Amino acid sequence: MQFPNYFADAEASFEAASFILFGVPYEKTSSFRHGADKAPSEVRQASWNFERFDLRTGIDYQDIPVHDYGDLDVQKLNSKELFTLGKNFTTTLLKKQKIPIAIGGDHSITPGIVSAFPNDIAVLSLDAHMDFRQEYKHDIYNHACVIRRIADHIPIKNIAVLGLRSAEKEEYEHAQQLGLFFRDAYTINEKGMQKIIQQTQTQLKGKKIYLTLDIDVVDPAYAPGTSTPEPCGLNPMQVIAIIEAFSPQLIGCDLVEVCPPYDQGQTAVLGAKFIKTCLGLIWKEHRA
Ligand SMILES: [Mn+2]
Repeated sequence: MQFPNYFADAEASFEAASFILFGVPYEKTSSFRHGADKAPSEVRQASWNFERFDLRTGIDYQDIPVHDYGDLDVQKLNSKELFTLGKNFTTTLLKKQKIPIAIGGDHSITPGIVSAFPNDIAVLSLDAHMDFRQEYKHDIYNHACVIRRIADHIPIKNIAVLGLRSAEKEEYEHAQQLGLFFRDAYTINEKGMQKIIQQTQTQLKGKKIYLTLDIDVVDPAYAPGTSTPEPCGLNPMQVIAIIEAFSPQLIGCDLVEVCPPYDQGQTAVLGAKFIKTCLGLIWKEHRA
């Protein structure tokens, strides 16, 4: 069955909306499996699965002013052009006091969006991968370089990466040398999510935060439909706990790396759930 081709309950006009949701169906830099460009439409379809009332927050999603802008025209762009388009589009939204909510696409969509924000913000990245390479396959905008490109724009101390469990030796050592704050999934498992959330809150204290949520941070048992699956990940409730803990500081977010050809629907529905959770919790703060 086909549901409307916009995100569920995103029925506000552009002018009236506080949140602008947009798809970035871009997939040129994926290194393993392909199909992340199909994610925006699949996540939108999956979003119609949910009830309008969220019992956790007491919010009725119909009351949140969200506009679904549709997809950006990115298919023919190279990765540098994508960066520029993401930056320019987000700049336009920020000038109009809109909160951007992006659905990728592969992770290469994020640095352009982040570059539109002032350079005193923080970025919280939930990702199985460190993504701290200076370049990958001769491309500095590759999805394996996301955190490195973000660190070109904001101070490295304003970046936190949670849930990783994959890096190459060189990028790992370099990240440590440069003082990147990260907590891997093994450490989260040992110390407990709440402890790690507290440490991350200390690191990002007082900062406005952009959240980039790579679905592969979640264990492939829950989210198999992703381009570079990595076992031993977080569970969905841990991700919800992170979003909840940082929601008072959030100023935008994206969901990336959902890969529908490798999904039986559960990854798209989980991605839609995370977006709804972000919308609900950010709105709760705004409204308060
Ligand atoms: Mn990743």
